[in-house]
Amino acid sequence: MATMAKGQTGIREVKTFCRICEPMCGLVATVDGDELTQLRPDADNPVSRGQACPKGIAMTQVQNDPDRVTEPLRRRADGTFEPVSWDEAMDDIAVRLKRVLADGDPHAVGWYFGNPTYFSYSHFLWMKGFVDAIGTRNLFSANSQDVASRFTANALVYGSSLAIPLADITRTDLWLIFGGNPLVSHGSLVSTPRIKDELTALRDRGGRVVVVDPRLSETAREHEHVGIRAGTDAWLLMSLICVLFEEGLVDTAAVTEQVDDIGPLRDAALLLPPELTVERTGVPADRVRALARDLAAAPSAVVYGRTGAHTQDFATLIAALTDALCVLTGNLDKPGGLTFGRPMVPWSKIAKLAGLATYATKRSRVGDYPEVAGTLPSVVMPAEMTTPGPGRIRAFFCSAGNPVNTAPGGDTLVEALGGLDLFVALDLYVTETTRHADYVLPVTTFLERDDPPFIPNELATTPFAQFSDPVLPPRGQAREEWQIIDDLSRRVGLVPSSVPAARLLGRLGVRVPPHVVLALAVRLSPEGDFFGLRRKGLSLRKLRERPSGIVLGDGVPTGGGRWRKAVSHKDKRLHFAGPELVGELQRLLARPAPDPALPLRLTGLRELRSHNSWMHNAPKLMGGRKPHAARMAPSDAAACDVADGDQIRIVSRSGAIELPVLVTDEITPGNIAVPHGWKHEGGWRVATAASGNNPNLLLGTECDDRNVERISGQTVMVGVPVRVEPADSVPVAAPAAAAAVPT
Ligand SMILES: Nc1nc2c(c(=O)[nH]1)N[C@H]1C(S)=C(S)[C@@H](COP(=O)(O)OP(=O)(O)OC[C@H]3O[C@@H](n4cnc5c(=O)[nH]c(N)nc54)[C@H](O)[C@@H]3O)O[C@H]1N2
Ligand SMILES: Nc1nc2c(c(=O)[nH]1)N[C@H]1C(S)=C(S)[C@@H](COP(=O)(O)OP(=O)(O)OC[C@H]3O[C@@H](n4cnc5c(=O)[nH]c(N)nc54)[C@H](O)[C@@H]3O)O[C@H]1N2
Ligand code: SF4
Ligand SMILES: [Mo]
Repeated sequence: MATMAKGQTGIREVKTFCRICEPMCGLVATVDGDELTQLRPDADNPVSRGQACPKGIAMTQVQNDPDRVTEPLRRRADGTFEPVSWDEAMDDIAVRLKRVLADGDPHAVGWYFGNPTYFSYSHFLWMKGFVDAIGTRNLFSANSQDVASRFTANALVYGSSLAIPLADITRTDLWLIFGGNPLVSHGSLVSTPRIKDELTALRDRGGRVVVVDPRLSETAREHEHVGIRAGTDAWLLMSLICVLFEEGLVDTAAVTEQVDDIGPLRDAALLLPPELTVERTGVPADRVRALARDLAAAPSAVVYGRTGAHTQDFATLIAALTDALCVLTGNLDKPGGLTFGRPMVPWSKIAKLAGLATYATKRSRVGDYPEVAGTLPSVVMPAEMTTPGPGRIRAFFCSAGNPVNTAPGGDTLVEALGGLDLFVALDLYVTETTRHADYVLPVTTFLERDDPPFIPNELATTPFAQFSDPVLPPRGQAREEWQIIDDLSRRVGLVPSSVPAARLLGRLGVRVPPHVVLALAVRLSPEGDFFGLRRKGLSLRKLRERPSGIVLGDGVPTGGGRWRKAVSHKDKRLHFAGPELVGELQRLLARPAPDPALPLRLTGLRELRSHNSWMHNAPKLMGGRKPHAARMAPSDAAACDVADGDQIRIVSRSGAIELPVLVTDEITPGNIAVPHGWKHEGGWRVATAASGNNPNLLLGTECDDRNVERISGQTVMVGVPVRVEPADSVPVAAPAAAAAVPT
């Protein structure tokens, strides 16, 4: 079923699952007529077993939010919005888009899709299809603020940007985490419902979780903590590898079988023993040596990085090094080690077959950055809109994203958006980004559309299948993204598909809707029933009969050379000696010491009752909230002449923001942490009242290696050099000298 019809009657309970973050916890919705009255955890879901977090429960308030956009809005000249009919909106959008396309430059159309897109198969497939049908390279996403580095490492090490390795954390004896806080984020690049309980169980059976983090995070507090100076993880990882080689702890048989050439990595690592890197990282040498020995000795171990590690300079190298540590200690493709998932539908493999698991097949016009899995870095988006010449973006779409708030250089983006011929947003709210759109088109929430657990299902530590029909009819005039894209495509004469054969069929009048694509994909997947040929296989009918979901196996399959299937290089080995990674090793070795004029390092953190820049309009999550604040160590606060609760000014090479400070010994000295996703203005009134400030205004937006990693387009958000002063002191510009120092 696609969209549910309005006019339902009676009170009913419907099983579904949350699509806000990666565990996708089971939910039960109570529905009265067409109205959602409550969400609660689904006790029958075999993986989340009656667990959901406050955000999932608070989705009721997003669903019913009076501030939600429920009819198409058109921006007036004075910046306010007026409701218009779908036809009025789509007619005008189609005319203006056709005008842009008529000039024959496909790159004049740009699209940014945000994080919630990874939870909606129909949105993702139709958006990508539309962009591919136009033929523009100007596709942007939250990836460059998140996983572009990890995807680049996948491309370099395994030969496919979408070959994402999975840390088998539920069976491991030692989980070494770089820059992740699963007790708050609920896990990322691992989809493990009840992750907190899983980690407690791991410890109770004698295993360990060790967290490398500049903050004594919630996970570090409950397990083991290694404090680090933000932005220096690459040096620590190199020292761990150095110790393995120095002390003869490398599993040479595994390396010979699995790696093409370990030489360059070994030689570089041997130059960075822990005694030499302690000054950068702040991690004592004996701690590093002990950790390396523990990794080698553990029956199974897995090294993992997440946003704290993947959004700093050298992030691609970091992602490769975490994998290298797993290989060097003999932990590739074994239970509790580094594995590959068993999804209900292998979307990334399908993408690979369709030629979409790409890296560097196109480059941005501005800055010459490679595409990574199809998207370019959002940092160049404003310049791609303003730099004259062929390929300039003139028509722009933004779906499920808030880049003014979440990407670097929000202010520059706002200015650039003002110069477009057409800007169309598909969102639940008028946000810091969508308020600049010519049209804000109302979309369904995940409760109003059908979905399987989409992309994060590839990284489920317990292989799992589920399907949810829409729980509710769309509120007001909301439509699913794919329907909007389909409607627009028809009006401009396109078939939104990434597959050329499907575009051809579409032109002949055969247009297959997403739920048919899904039904086929489920039945023809390795887990599928092959239309009855495999009695135990999956179909949507079978999934509908088991609405709390189906466990496909106790754990992800390992062994028997399974890792080779993930490798696309011709020699079927992992590559750590390609020119890009060797270049990064050389860059690391040549890296000068940091600039003393900006002595602190900026980092971030996530909060339990916040989700990136959204969900801040749910009173349930915002009630009793303390104002948005930075976190600093007591010794640094004293040195900067600021005290707990003071309004401070954080100054970087590129900007300055003011906000209150919380002085706490959670922070390892030398760092300052600011949660992202704040500084609200727009139609979401509760969020706007809380406002806060935006740490991304401290990030530089020039195409400069200090701001953007050259090989991945990854924005450097963590480890950015800053200084702090009392906000009531006279502002002085960032030290001129600092601009010239390559920190
Ligand atoms: N400083 C700093 N910045 C960061 C990060 C950080 O750690 N530090 N983290 C980065 C990361 S990991 C990410 S993923 C990005 C996120 O960056 P974005 O994806 O750009 O932003 P979100 O805050 O997730 O905004 C999601 C938007 O989608 C809307 N929305 C919600 N559900 C739906 C839906 O079903 N359909 C549609 N069409 N819209 C919907 C919401 O109203 C909201 O406007 O932020 C990044 N920015
Ligand atoms: N409650 C909540 N849950 C979320 C989200 C949310 O906004 N709120 N966002 C979702 C999204 S889009 C994502 S991508 C995931 C992210 O999932 P995670 O990456 O687990 O998210 P964080 O909780 O931000 O954890 C990052 C950790 O890195 C640390 N860190 C910062 N700088 C450095 C550094 O230089 N080195 C090291 N080693 N660590 C560093 C931070 O202190 C923090 O503890 O979370 C998802 N889940
Ligand atoms: S942990 Fe994530 S998926 Fe689970 S209920 Fe909370 S927001 Fe939803
Ligand atoms: Mo993310």
